[in-house]
Amino acid sequence: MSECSGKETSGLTAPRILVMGVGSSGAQAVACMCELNPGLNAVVIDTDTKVLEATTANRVIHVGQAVTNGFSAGGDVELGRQSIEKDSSNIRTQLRQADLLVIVAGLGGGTGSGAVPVITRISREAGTLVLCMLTLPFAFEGKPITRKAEDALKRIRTHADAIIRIPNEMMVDRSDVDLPAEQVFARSQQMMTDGIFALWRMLSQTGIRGLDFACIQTMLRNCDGFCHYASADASGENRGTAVAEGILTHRLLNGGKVLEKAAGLIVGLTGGHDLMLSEMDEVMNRIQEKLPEDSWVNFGVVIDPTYENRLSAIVLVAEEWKEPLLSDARRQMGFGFNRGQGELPLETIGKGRFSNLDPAIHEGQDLDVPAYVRRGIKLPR
Ligand SMILES: Nc1nc2c(ncn2[C@@H]2O[C@H](COP(=O)(O)OP(=O)(O)OP(=O)(O)O)[C@@H](O)[C@H]2O)c(=O)[nH]1
Ligand SMILES: [Mg+2]
Repeated sequence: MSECSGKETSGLTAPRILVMGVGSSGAQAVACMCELNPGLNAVVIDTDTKVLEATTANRVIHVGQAVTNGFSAGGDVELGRQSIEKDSSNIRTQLRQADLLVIVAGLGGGTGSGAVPVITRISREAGTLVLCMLTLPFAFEGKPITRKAEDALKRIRTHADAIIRIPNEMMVDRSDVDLPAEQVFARSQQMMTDGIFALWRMLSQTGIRGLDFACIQTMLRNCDGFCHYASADASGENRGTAVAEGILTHRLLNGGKVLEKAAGLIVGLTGGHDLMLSEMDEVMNRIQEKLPEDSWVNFGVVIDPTYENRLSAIVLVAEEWKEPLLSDARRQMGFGFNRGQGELPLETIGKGRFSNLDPAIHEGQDLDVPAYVRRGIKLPR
């Protein structure tokens, strides 16, 4: 197993994380996170006046008023795209304050599915690392909505450094017929909140073995587009065992199966001053036992005095690990953080005055959509 050297974060400037909730469900999820942690650097973005008037988030960007008249995009992805393009300068301004952008959205509607691909493109142009946490629709929402989400996902993949997919279907135990709908939504909300807080804690608090931003960068840039995450929390005497079990059986890791083919992994542990070496050992060993031998592994430990008698873990897992790209090599050689001069800004633009023409469909594929988008190919930075 290889390991990137962990650095003490003490004395270093914490990386600036911006959490952005896009579309109505993304905006709602991020507003809840802000209520739980008012210190979170967050902004919510939507087309829908009603949603933004009701939000408890402090920073709000109302996009596309000229396009949707203050209503939602009504499931129309093109309206969502146009809405954000019109306010793209506002997005660029937000990104000036961020080293890592975390986008939270539900795919399947118009605003989130239309706007997130544009925001990831802008973020890449600005040289900001971008991680997306995206829910995918329930099967009962129907095929057209599922297709809309899949299409958006392909577009997002071309520019995002990493995407964590949270399929709403995975939040449900089909054997549990009496599960209230509200509880299912609350479950995915809770998972996203736990993940973002754990990441934030790992990057912003001093650790006895901190995870530095460079390690997160290595992970996100090498995961070849998609990654998985899971978190577990336990208190009491057997918290090490309970946390290890929680990770190894987590539904977002397909009951632990994702670990068996993990190419890269980051583990972040948080405990109180009573955190024991044996607890760290147990969690790390039980996870490492599941991994292939040559996985890239790194871990961090944060001591938080409010975690007395408690232990929490987050894992970020990459299934694939891509070879270093030319642009990565160039960056490592000190040629700057932003995109290379020779790279073309490949933009997904609208059809303009041709938008009313019938699409050129061949074998079910819209040939007006660039091949790299149709195939969901991640563009090198
Ligand atoms: N997990 C979870 N998913 C949700 C929730 N609300 C909506 N979704 C999912 O998110 C998808 C997009 O919904 P919205 O976020 O409401 O859509 P939007 O991006 O605002 O798009 P428009 O309303 O058409 O402008 C839906 O298809 C659902 O699958 C929620 O509260 N929790
Ligand atoms: Mg909406």
